[in-house]
Amino acid sequence: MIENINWYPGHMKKTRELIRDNLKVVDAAVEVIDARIPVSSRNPIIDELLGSKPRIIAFNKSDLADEAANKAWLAHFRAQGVTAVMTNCNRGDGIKQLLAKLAEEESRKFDGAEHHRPFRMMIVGVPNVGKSSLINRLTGRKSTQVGDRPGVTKGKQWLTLSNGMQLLDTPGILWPKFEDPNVGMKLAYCGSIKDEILDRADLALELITELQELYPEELCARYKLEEICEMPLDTMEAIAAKRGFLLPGKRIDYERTATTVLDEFRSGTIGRMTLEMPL
Ligand SMILES: Nc1nc2c(ncn2[C@@H]2O[C@H](COP(=O)(O)OP(=O)(O)O)[C@@H](O)[C@H]2O)c(=O)[nH]1
Ligand SMILES: [Mg+2]
Repeated sequence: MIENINWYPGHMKKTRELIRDNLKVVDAAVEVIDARIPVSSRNPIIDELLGSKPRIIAFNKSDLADEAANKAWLAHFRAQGVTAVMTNCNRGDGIKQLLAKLAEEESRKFDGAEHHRPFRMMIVGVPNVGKSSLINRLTGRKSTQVGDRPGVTKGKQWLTLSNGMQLLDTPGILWPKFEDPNVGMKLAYCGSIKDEILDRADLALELITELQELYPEELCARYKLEEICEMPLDTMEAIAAKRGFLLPGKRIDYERTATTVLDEFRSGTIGRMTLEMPL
């Protein structure tokens, strides 16, 4: 269903065991989340798995998220004593800060003294948040294998960073929280769940419902709407009319409208948007 991974219960158990195994041999974990959906792109199991192990949260795709929201989220985590950094793995923004935070964890771990084994870490997160991109950024590699396959790695492979730290080459892939349909929708808006398994028109209509609540001005500006309609379906039809997405007989081409709105949301073309704020 997600990146062709079947998250059936047996698989979840296996994944959990694999991550737990890997965690035993690292000194810290970097949890990658999608800055547009910091709640829905986390899996609570990670807290249980990490226990007291140091963790740094990377708010990735921060370039696509609302800047004010990014600030609010950072403050929120800082207030809880959780280390978090904003990253953009497409451009490399925030990587230096992340490395600096890791260096702090390293000196805490070894009491700032000289040590004879490298500081080791791993990357964890749900599909599509940018784990592979982050590994590439940290190692300076051009590309790491696409298509993550939890459970098939034989032995542990370590990548050495220029600062001497070691990074496990396979990220720990967590399953999203399927139980809550709202979470599923948000993951789908952000592209973590493949469109093919969903009704794209329904999905876009739900997204429009959210956006006209949270970002009405950006929505109007992007699609040159005079105002937001009360009913999201009317907004969707107004977008179709503005763009000329019509079928013979002047029927609305919902599919094309949906694809456009979803694509433009995902690429940040409508604007930088965050769908979940700290409580
Ligand atoms: N805009 C933006 N896109 C990103 C960023 N990081 C990764 N991506 C894109 O998100 C998609 C998923 O990235 P990937 O590293 O494969 O995610 P993974 O499934 O967690 O390993 C790719 O198309 C990346 O180019 C980021 O910081 N900003
Ligand atoms: Mg990957």
